[in-house]
Amino acid sequence: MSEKTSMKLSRRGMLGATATGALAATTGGAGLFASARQAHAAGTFNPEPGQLDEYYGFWSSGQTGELRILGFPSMRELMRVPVFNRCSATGWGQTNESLKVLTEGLTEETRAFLAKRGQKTYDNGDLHHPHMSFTDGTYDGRYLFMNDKANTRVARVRCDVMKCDKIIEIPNASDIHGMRPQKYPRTGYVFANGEHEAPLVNDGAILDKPEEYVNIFSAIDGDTMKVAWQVIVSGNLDNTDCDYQGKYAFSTSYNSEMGMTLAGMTEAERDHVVVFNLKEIEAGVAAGDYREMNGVPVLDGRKGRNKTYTRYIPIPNSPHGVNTAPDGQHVVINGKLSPTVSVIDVTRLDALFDSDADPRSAVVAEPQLGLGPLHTAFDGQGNAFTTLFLDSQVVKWNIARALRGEDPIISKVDVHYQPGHNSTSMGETKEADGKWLISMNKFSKDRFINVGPLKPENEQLIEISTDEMKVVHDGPTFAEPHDSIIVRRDIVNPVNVWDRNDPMWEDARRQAEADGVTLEDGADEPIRDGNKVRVYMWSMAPTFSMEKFTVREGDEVTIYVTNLDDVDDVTHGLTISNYGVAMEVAPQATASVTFTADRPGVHWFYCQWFCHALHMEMRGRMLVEPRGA
Ligand code: K7E
Ligand code: CUA
Repeated sequence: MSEKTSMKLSRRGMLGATATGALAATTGGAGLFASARQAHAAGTFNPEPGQLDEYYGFWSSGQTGELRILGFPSMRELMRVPVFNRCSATGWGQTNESLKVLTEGLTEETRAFLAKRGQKTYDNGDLHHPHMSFTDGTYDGRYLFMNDKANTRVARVRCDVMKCDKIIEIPNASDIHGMRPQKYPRTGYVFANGEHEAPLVNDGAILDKPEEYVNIFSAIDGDTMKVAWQVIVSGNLDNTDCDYQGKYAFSTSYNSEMGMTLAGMTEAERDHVVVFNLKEIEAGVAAGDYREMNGVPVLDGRKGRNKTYTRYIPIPNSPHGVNTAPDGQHVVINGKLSPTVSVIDVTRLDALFDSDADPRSAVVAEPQLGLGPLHTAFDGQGNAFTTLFLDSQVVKWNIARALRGEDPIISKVDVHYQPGHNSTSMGETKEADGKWLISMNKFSKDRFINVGPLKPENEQLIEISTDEMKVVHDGPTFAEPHDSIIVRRDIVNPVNVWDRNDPMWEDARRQAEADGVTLEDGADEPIRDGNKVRVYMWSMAPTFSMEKFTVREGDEVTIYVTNLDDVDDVTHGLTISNYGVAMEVAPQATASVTFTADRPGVHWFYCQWFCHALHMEMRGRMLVEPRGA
């Protein structure tokens, strides 16, 4: 390490120690990076210019509706992938390619509802849980899956191009919250919890009769993005996870009372975790033991009605997070309103189904950790890290010690302020490496300069390879990352340019063929088909293939742009001024947009992605002839 670097590190160390008083007390202030190993670890969170991160971080964005990609541990935000939102930069929600993804998975009923409002799709979403596809218990770099709590959807992002390729609405369920991919043998299923209870046919025939409300657990086929089956359960569903054996999935429920008010929801001292027996459910589907609703087999797994598909394990009041440990055996249920976490042993679950054992017999430890346990992450060495929302701390504890009935707590660290999720590097896979923890805090509380009444949240990077946890970085975030995963860099291998044969613009390719042109060659003139006009252009820095084209007022115009540049990083775009039209066209991609030319006049179209010394000159004119001209 150079002199300059070590100077920088020790200064940073001082600052870090001052900012986190609790740490200063335990480590003696400037001694934060006591060992060379720690200094190295801490040093990598703020790499030198040009130095690459060791991990990808995939972040949710809550009510912003997008997926974010961070370099980790530097915490540099690298990319935003629009999913459930409308994106001004890329045209997501406006291009034909994105509209296809956003609309094809909606139910007929939703489409009709949106059409009445003049909308093709929702333009908001609430993205809580991003998770990668698994093969044999670890990430496989194929897909990322994520939920939309606001409009009951599940989406998939392709990791090769980092774009969303499928969004489906989950029929019969209400407001998908918890969501996890199957870990073994592969994904396989994506499990999704309907959080809010509602009448099963929610058409207004039943309103204020809570006894007729149900909740729905869904298993989606991650390859086809079709709902494979659903199970009706008692109580609402919060978070979900599954085992490393491919046999069970688990969902927490914070309102077993099925209350409709806050008081009603928190009345009972015990709620439950629902255990889903995947083999039995599949057998039930095969045997026809279901009602088909909106094309999906729906099985009855309600408490007391069915003994084959589900078991209900009582858990102290209002559990929230559910996290399976990398040991493949223990599942941690986070108590939220109870200061405890409950540890379930998956090897005891067979007995619950085979011999009807007491469901509580699967709970092998229930240690008290502090106030408001929400989520737990793991280091792969037998330790767990639980966020304590009310205490504003993360607690490091040892699972084996909890199983022996000893006090399992190793240490606690203050975080600022009130953490929700936390994640460790590779921590939800069998390859958990125990290097880093991120604490996703709901409040930043004086950690940054004031930006007005709406404050950023605060995410804190914590070094966890020793008993004492060390906060080494604060990072503000905009609304509202709930959850994140931290994935080793070698697992994720996106391409630099698109493949011209990509299915993303399949419709454009077909239309070009029908019009007797190719996307790559474009057409010299607009192709007219009644009042529909199609414009085929290509782009190559710093030109579009057309300097101008003419359409008539009232025409329905579709513009296809194919980016012929096949160099890294030469993205172009198309913006039509005063037409509300803009889209991204990455190297070798085709993108298209359809609009009505209802404003006559000269309208410049220009490239909005800085691409060349003559980028400003990369433009042309759309001439819109007035009607009757
Ligand atoms: Cu705890 Cu939606 Cu995962 Cu937020 S949920 S924190
Ligand atoms: Cu092309 Cu800017």
